[in-house]
Amino acid sequence: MRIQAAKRLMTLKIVYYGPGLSGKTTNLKALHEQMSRETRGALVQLDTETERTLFFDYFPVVLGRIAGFRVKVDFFTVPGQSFYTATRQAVLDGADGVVFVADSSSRREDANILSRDDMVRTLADMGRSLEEVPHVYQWNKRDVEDAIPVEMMRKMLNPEGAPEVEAVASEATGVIETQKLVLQSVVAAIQTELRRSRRA
Ligand SMILES: Nc1nc2c(ncn2[C@@H]2O[C@H](COP(=O)(O)OP(=O)(O)OP(=O)(O)O)[C@@H](O)[C@H]2O)c(=O)[nH]1
Ligand SMILES: [Mg+2]
Repeated sequence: MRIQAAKRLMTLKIVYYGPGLSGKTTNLKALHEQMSRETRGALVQLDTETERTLFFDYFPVVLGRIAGFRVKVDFFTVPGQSFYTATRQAVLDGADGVVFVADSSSRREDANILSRDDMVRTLADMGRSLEEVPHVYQWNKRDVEDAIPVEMMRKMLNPEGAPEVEAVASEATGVIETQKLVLQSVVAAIQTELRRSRRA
């Protein structure tokens, strides 16, 4: 979270994480399209080397102010392919909330698990545990023929019982819900933290 006291602005960072081709970029594009022009920034490709990293920012009207600060949200995607480890670490750094976009295809079962392990390890390297990072799971590609039952995906990927959404990002189904859910988790965590610091 970045606080700009003079501007009374709080910037939250939300990262879409997951294996290659699970639909992270599709989510961000669909989300961007559905947001009003007045409140959203441009959809930007972060750098030329990793074409698959996208970014945009957005002022969610519904959030209004937190502790007197206007709230801006920066959305990022990581490149899922295995050789972009360094980029994934850089993008995940300082995330206030994470959406893990899992691919429902049975052929991507191992890729989902490896990606989640990679996320947990990267967070650990930054001194953070998944438990303390607000996160949600998106079971994407529910439309594919070989989709794994949700209960199985939950068992494999979400033993901690974090919030979940089913999605078909390519049809923009579940995309807004996912975003709302992760923001809810992040805001709840901030409010808990604020209450704690007021008591201290
Ligand atoms: N059938 C189906 N295809 C999807 C869905 N969501 C995304 N796709 C397709 O999956 C492919 C990969 O989507 P991307 O959004 O580029 O995946 P990504 O997670 O950003 O991939 P990386 O950047 O490589 O990590 C594209 O062809 C999408 O159209 C979905 O819900 N169902
Ligand atoms: Mg991508």
